[in-house]
Amino acid sequence: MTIQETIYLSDYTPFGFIVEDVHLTFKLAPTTTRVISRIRFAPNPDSSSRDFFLHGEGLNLHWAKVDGADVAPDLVKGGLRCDVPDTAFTWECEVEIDPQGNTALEGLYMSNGMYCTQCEAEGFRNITFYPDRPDVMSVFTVRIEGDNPALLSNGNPADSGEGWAEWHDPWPKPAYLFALVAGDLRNYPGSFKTMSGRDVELNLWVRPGDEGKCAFGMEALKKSMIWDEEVYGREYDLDIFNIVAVDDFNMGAMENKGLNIFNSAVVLASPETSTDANFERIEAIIAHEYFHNWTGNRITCRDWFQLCLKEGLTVFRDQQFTGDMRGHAVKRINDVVTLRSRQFREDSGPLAHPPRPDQFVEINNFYTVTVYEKGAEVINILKHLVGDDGYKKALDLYFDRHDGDAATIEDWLQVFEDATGRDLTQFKRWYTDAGTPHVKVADSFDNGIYTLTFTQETAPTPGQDDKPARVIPIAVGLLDPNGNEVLPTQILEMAETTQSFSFEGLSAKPVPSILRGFSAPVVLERETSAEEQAFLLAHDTDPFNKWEAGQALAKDCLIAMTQGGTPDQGLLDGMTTVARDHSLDPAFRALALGLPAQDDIAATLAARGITPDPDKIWRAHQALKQAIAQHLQDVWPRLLAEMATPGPYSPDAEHAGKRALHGVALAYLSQIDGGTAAKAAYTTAGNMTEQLSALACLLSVEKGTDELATFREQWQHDRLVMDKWFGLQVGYASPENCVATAKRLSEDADFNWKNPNRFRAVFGAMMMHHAGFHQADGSGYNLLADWLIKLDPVNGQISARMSTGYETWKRYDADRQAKARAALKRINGAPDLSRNLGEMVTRILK
Ligand code: 0A1
Ligand code: ZN
Repeated sequence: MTIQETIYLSDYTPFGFIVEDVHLTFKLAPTTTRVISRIRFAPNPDSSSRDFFLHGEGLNLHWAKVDGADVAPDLVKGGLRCDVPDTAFTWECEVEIDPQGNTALEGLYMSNGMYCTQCEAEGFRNITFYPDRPDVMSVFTVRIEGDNPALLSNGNPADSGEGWAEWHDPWPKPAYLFALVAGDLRNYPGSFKTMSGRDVELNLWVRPGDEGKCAFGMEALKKSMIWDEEVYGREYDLDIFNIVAVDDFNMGAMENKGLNIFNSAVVLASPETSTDANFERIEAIIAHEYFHNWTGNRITCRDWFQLCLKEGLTVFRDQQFTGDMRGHAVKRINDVVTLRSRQFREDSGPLAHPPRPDQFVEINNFYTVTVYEKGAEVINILKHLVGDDGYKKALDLYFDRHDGDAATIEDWLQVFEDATGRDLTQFKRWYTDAGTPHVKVADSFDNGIYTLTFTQETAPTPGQDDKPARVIPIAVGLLDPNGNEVLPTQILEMAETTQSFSFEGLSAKPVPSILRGFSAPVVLERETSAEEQAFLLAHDTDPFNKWEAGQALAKDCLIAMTQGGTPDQGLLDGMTTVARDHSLDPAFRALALGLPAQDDIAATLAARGITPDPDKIWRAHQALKQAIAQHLQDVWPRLLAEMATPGPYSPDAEHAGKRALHGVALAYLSQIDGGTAAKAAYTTAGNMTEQLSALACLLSVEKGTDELATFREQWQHDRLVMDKWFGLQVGYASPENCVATAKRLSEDADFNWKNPNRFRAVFGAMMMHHAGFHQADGSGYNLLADWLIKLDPVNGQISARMSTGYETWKRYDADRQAKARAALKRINGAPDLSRNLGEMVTRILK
């Protein structure tokens, strides 16, 4: 095992030089691309260091010059050092790299014959020698020489001719925002007039044959551009904005200046091949990357510890955008579902870290739900504390003060303090402390005075034993026993470990609705009766808490059922009422009829000191689904009829909501009709949402063999649809068949394991199949280990990400733990483990 070098936030020092400008020439060739750089450096007046160290990895250096004279730099681990003058000078060098051999998809690589880059976080050092750190910003001019029809880089086109093109980006940027794309690509064009009247050329670049999947993405881009002008006053700042779709990509997408690069799965869309969920996700990610132009690019991060400065804020902005486009209530519920199932899980296990970590081994391991989603939640807390006006003032000041900067969380907080006058010392703990606070609630009613008493506690997390109290905005409303709201939503600011709040002048003991809209990312613990939850499900005026009440009921019921209990009548009746309530948005009804995830049940049991049994949880889930299906058997056919969406497909929220409820009704009905209705629905499906939902229903009742075969025949040519075909079979397998199915599919001729989307389709689905992955015989743990060991030398980023499948291993019984530990140890013992996977396994094992 190699020793892992840890990087600390406290060690930050500025680079000794500033970079005045950068000229790069790329002579493209699949295995022998040459990169010639000419960079003007000058001593940095803010630094006393004159250590000229340039990062560089896997580069074949041909020559180097300083001020035109040949030099022989010292090639050292991770880069080079060279003696340089103590005044301004020009550095030049030529390196050779092998894009074809780059399977890690970091730096310059090839995907289906197309050249493509990914430089965040530290990929630029795989392209040429450079101070590859986000606080070194400069103006880039790029010349690309290659016989490819499309030759693209950042900024504005400067000049071009047969076999070459030049680009100039006038905005200083860090190297992680550099991008280059070259290939046989087709552009889907568009245009946009900015608020000050400038014309911007828009393009979506895709492989020939994918032009028909661009229209939605282009519209989403225009909507994002308008929204950022209207809501944040942010205007686009170049003459052109390019988006490229690429099939081999480690993440979702990347915000390179003026040249966003997207995983084709999150930009290409058509009704025949994409589900409603795909459309919504595409719109959100296009917005996210576009919004980065201001929150990330114009204002970037000083160092990678500050990653949530750009990511938390940009996620927060894309969540606001999607809420504005498609409805806030449903968006909030969906965001909280993700937060709880992924971030709470991370925050309560061995990988827990603060939104702003203070140490890391491999930064790529910190592109996490905590940095992104909790980073956004922390901004939501802040907005509750300073109010909408305070937030707006602070954001205006942030853009004003820090445009062109590489900033820190301290800068961000200072802006809020200056704009609102509020002291944010205690609030800052949300950035520096890991772990999810648990908030216990007690109440009393006496003489017309109702009192709520809250107590907060956060369990220790790795490296942080002490958890001082945080400031928590708790949104509360009160209902009278008839279900009328007697106190509209108020924000209670909890700042102490234990704190009480009283409400006077009430004629009867009210029913409290606490943490409305999920006003802070905490676990609320309150001993309530099933009756009270059913009452809130029926009467709460806050849509989030209405949904939450149903989920809490379902969760308690599932937990009771794992211990031999039976389905709760109040839950069944409550669900019936919601399903039939035409005043409720179908999308909301679809969510309210869903059950808490099995992993969530396991987490709740573990938090209560009970060892979860995945098989029992699975059986409880099945039994409750059956009971609901039966109890509402008259409702399903009616919903199927009411929620039909005849006519041309539209991905808008209204139609998507109807299809979602239609899908839920079909899923429950399949539990009692053995799949008859789903079989019919599969045959008549007019779009991918309907086709996939019908197929999933069939698989969940162990039918659908013929449909799987015809689906494959129909979609063999479409790699994105085939990802769904792979994923669905694993995700909907029974627990006993899940691992065997993943194994069988991994032997399929179309299982291209070096493609991250295909790998995730199979093994991501396996990891997320709670009872399947955690089979008592350890087969899930072992199969994942086999594949992570195989993948790691090819793509260490993906192997590391997928190792999070094991992060909950300590929740389970001794036998499962022993099997998981053995699998983890086997991974850890693999020769030449990547730094990525090595760090993850070490942390998970601790
Ligand atoms: N900044 C991008 C995400 C991203 C991060 C790292 C990558 O490679 C390691 C790629 C993309 C975003 O937030 O969208
Ligand atoms: Zn981002």
